[in-house]
Amino acid sequence: MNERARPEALGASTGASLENSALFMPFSMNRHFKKAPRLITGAEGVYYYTADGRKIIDGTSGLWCVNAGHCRPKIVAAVQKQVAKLDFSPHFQLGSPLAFEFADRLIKLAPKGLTRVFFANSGSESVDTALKLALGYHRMRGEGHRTRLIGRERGYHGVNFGGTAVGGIVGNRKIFGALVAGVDHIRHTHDLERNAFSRGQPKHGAELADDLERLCNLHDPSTIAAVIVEPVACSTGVLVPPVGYLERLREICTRHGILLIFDEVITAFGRLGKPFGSQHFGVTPDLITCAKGITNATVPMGAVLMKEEIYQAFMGGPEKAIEMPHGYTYSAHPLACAAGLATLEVYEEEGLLTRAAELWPYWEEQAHALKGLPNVIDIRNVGLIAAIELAPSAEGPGRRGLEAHVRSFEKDAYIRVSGDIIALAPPLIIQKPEIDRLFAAVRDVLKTLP
Ligand code: PXG
Ligand code: PLP
Repeated sequence: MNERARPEALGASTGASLENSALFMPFSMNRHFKKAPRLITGAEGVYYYTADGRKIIDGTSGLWCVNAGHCRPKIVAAVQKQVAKLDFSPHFQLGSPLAFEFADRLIKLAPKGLTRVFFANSGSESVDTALKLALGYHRMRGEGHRTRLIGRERGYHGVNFGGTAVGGIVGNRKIFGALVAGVDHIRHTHDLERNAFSRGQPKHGAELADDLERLCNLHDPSTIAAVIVEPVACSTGVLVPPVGYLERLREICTRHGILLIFDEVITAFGRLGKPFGSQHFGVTPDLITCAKGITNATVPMGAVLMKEEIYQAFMGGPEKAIEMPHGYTYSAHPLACAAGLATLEVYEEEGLLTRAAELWPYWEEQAHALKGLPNVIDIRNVGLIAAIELAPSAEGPGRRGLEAHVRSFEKDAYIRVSGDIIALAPPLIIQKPEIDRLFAAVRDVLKTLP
């Protein structure tokens, strides 16, 4: 066991009230949380340890990011070694060999045709980087009239301005004004009437991709730079693409010269049983954004993978000129590159990038066995992801979901909820008895929810 995660070794930083703490927590109910905090002080494998000595199963890989499980010794050691050797080096007009090595390793896993990588530090930064690359690409090729960006309703693309604008979650948009000009959205694919209790990709809804044609007719396709979608929209409650949908989106983009961006911040690194979700679905976008599992979340990092022609479009000018006026202080940070390289080794050694495909049938059975429990109106699954959608309670949307989250934690299971939808996506190292344990906790909670 990870010695520092032992309950008796944990600090005493937990007894005091947090009600007056200076911390403004992200995406949290600050006042509700601070009254009854759920504090994590250690982690190892598929478990968290709490200040009061409990062991909590991690049902959502943290925030869908700890794909190889927590505190993996190889990754921890790589970061420790790196921080003592080269803590930081600027990456503007300078570089560390690690960054080049990591880029080349990463691209070996990528769908065929995606050959170049730009590093960022999070999914949000990767998304804004990809949108700027798309705009720049068209401009470099003399198609600067392509300025529109298209997202999808219920999409989540992080929280920077570009990502918020193309995102389609109203609660994340409404208080932030006009966001970015020239953005529009296609319809989402969630359709409980036709597709409830689907296993894998739902049958109905490929035609929803044609909504992109509607926007092409409205704006003229020559004004559209890029379309960004998640292959599986996870944050909004796990919306699995209907059979044929992604293929149709690809076809429409190709026909109109629009770049297709797959936001794989969650679906990359084995979540669907292949290194990238694109490979599982057999549809290749022009750009891929990824983050999270890229370093097993040990050090923040994000990346944009792109086709060769996109990279080359930037390389046409004079050699002594900056090709992409964009980048972050911490792009290709040495600690992130070291963590990333060690993470890829762990994935490879343990076969984790394909393990979800092996666990899939068992996982699917356990998830769908919850059918019939009170308030369950849908169960859906893909790879090592499952969602259980609950009917909203009379108190209002989200209340039942919140209660499920809090009660699960009391039953030693950490689960994410989005409104009234429970989303499960454990670390890819999870064993079958632990899958049973996770679903048993969820089952117990569902039986007693008000
Ligand atoms: N794109 C996608 C598809 C994501 O899922 C981001 C971009 C932003 O990544 P960063 O690293 O900037 O957070 C994400 C992040 C949840 C949850 O519970 C999901 C995310 C983040 C936090 C919580 O569903 N996704
Ligand atoms: N704001 C100021 C004043 C800065 O100097 C910088 C970077 O130099 C930034 C923002 C951007 O920070 P980062 O590169 O970490 O995204």
